[in-house]
Amino acid sequence: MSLLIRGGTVVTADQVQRADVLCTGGAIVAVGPKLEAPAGAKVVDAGGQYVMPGGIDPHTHMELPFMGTVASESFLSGTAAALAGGTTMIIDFVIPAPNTSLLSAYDTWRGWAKKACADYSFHVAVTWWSDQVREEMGVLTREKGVNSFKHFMAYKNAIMVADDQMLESFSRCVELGALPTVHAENGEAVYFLQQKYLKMGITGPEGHPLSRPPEVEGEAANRVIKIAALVNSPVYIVHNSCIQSLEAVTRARLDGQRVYGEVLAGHLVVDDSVYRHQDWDFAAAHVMSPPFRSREHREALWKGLQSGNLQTTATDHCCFCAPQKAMGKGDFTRIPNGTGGVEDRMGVLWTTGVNTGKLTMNEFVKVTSTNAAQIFNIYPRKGAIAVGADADIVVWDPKGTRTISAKTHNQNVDFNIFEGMRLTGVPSHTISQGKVVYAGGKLDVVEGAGRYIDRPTFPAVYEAMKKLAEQRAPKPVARH
Ligand code: URQ
Ligand code: ZN
Ligand code: ZN
Repeated sequence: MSLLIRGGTVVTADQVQRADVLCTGGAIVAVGPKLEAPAGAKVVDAGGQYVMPGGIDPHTHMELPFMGTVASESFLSGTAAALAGGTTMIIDFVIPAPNTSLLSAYDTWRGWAKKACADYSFHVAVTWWSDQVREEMGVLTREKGVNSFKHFMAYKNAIMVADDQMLESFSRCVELGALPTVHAENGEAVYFLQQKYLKMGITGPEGHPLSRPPEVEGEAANRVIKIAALVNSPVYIVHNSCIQSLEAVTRARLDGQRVYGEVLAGHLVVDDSVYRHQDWDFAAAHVMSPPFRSREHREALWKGLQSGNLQTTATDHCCFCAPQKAMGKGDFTRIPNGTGGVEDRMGVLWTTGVNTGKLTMNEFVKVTSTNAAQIFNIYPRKGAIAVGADADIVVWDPKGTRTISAKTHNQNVDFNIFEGMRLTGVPSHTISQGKVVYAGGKLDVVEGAGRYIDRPTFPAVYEAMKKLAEQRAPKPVARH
């Protein structure tokens, strides 16, 4: 079955061209003006619209067991919601409990993700260290298509790892040609501040941002960047939320260090005043880490995207409904951390980024799709409109509008951090594996149609870093 997307303007990371796109067998087979529709082909009229690579969200947590509950979004509902918003692939997280097997956790998550209706892949978290972890990281890269390992510097007494464990794990990543990624908040400082504010009688959601000021994020970002430099490893910092972490990333990049930075759509637009809202449920619904910040941080993050010091946008889609958030009534440290957005990221970025002139359309494609594909080594299979690429495509109507609301979104959560936001620029069609899965505001997905996407390690990056390390390696003094 062929699909011809006709009459649109193809926008990629580096091009804007009037072209048709022909897809057959789940792949793009031709891109060019005035393509013929093969007999029996389905035709999508993309006149006046943009034809772009489907979005890649490199940071989601579907069905995550966390803080005594399980995230409300499943791999099926979450990937369906992603498709409705123009995102055609997610990279989720396998998060083993400390002292448990990474491989068996990987198998568990693979089982949960079988129901996905769009393509997906997994980062695997290193939540403890031992020879077993070292060995299993090797199996995961050699046999399971994993090329990135996550490290949480926050969440003390849960999944937090210490500096020595990151030094070991990052060194192992370099041996394997895998990329360490990091949640950078100083977990000891957060824990200390949490106890301090609880003792002061601050038990509501307003305590959350107080216990996670930008300084504890900036310190951790800087520390982990230095750790990576010590072992000649690249590093990817997830959800940079503040000036302090952005400055750490920028400083390192200016110093020629291979550091990548991600920013969440939420951190670009949501203000920290939400935590001081009169309504407990409203404030608690915004509890996620790092917390939403004040205006100056948001403005800096936009500059981080514009300057290229931040390369990817994500959502950290990790949903908890009001009854789950209420587990933290009387103690904000027990409010399950996480908010949604997988359906809204592309529309929010277009409306607040492209329509305001902050981002060109090409930069929009870079930060919503292509950069993530390249950093996580699945380009040009993903993140491209090119012959041979997967036919994961979004037909974007720049004049289309939508008002975001939990009442109408496809996400399985009773709250939306972008509630009421008026989008201009929305998908008219989403194509996954060459099939129209979203059109006319309606989803047409198949449970289990999503595929697990292997991500090979990237020798080129590590060859370069090994050469650099050899150049810089000190030599023993020859004493006669
Ligand atoms: O920290 C994360 O990325 C996970 C546990 C989702 N929750 C959050 O608050 N960001
Ligand atoms: Zn995180
Ligand atoms: Zn996360």
